[in-house]
Amino acid sequence: FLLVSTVLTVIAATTSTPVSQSQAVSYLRKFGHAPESNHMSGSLLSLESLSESIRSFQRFAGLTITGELDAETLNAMGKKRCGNPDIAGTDNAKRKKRYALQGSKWDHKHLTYKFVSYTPDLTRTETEAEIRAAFQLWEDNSGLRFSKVDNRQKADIEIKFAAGAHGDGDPFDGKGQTLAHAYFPSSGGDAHFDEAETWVLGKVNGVNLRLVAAHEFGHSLGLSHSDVTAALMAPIYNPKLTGLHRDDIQAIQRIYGKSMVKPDIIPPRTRPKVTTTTTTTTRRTTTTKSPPVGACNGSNGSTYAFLGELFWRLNDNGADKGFPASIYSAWGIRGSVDAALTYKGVTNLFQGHRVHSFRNGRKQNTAHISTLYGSVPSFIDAVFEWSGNGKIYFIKGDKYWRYNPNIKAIDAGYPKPLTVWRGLPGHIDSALQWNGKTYFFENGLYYRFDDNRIQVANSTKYPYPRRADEWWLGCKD
Ligand SMILES: [Ca+2]
Ligand SMILES: [Ca+2]
Ligand SMILES: [Zn+2]
Ligand SMILES: [Zn+2]
Repeated sequence: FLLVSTVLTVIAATTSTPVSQSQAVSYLRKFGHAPESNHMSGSLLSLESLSESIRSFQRFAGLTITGELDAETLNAMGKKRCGNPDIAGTDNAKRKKRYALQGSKWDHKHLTYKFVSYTPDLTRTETEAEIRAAFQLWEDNSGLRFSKVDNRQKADIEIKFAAGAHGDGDPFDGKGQTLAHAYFPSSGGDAHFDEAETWVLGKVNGVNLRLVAAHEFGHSLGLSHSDVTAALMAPIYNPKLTGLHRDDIQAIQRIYGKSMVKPDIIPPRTRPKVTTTTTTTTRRTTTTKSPPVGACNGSNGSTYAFLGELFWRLNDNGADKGFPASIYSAWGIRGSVDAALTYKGVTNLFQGHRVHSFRNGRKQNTAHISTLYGSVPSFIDAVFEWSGNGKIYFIKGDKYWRYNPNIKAIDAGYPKPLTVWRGLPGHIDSALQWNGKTYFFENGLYYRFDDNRIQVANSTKYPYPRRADEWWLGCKD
């Protein structure tokens, strides 16, 4: 659970007391506008980057953009708001003014929720009705459905009211400022409400539970903060809002589509995705997710495995000491990764619509996937460089795209159906090139591909697919 930074100064704000200048820097860090000091960037804030950070916050808060900690800005930092950061990653300040998607999503559309605790501020019936109404806003505008389950059952989204520290390393701050926070789908989707606030129906003398809950559930579903200030997903509490803004609706429909066609009878699955990438000078490669963490790499490069918001650096015998580490602490990007590719010394981490690129562990760039790869869709399943022709293949669902690095374009005639790769299942979780061979992973199984015959390799003794855990995790023990 790395949503919010570990090092932060709690800002003692009552209703809307302006914060001090030094509190302002902590605020910018806590909410993702300024980089945290970490061992990758290592730096203190320069004046220039401070000004850039202030501008970023001013944009989200709908203020005059001055780049300075003026009275209006310090006042806005004292306002009630959501505890989630505004910026995921550090350098997407140039994106268009609109919603942002975090990058993870639920793989089923009928979600369940339950109450872990209730607030004494309202009756249980009132609380349940407000929460139901908050879910209804999203249900009315997407293909999603929500059902409450008994608190002894498992649920996708757990709702908790708590004050101060409440078991997730991200304590609430007393009355004022932070009202609630919620986890993205890749981190479980739970929503927590600060019990130090007074929760009310409507707007008077307290905080409107329905409004804050609707906002938090936006995060539970995969939405980040929007810099459209009239949007429900804007970070600062705005009691004047009544429902979803067009910006919120576009965001949710982008992930889950418009409306239910038929009831989703697929049972909830929460298998985490694992992605690995190999960096070596001799062999550029790679990706895999879905088998439990595991890629044995005999070469002298570094192989990374990504799982949720954590990653491991692997060696021939398992993971290096000091791992797992948070993806955020080392790579500076928040949330989980869809797929990864190291090509010509540049490691690219694919996350939703975005591609973050790194050289020697240093962030080079973040770009929209379509800017770099044209018609390749967001939220890909896998990417790899194929030894057969040096081209880069992207897989999503039952289709694949072939990218020609020489002309920097997708080849004509793509996407094509995955069935062209004979012997593979209809869907791929990840792909990996290792020791000159191409491997595909799906649902705990893997396939070695015969690049010459363009079909899954024949092996009479141990036919493919094989169990990924036995063959890939068996590197050592
Ligand atoms: Ca609070
Ligand atoms: Ca309370
Ligand atoms: Zn929020
Ligand atoms: Zn919490």
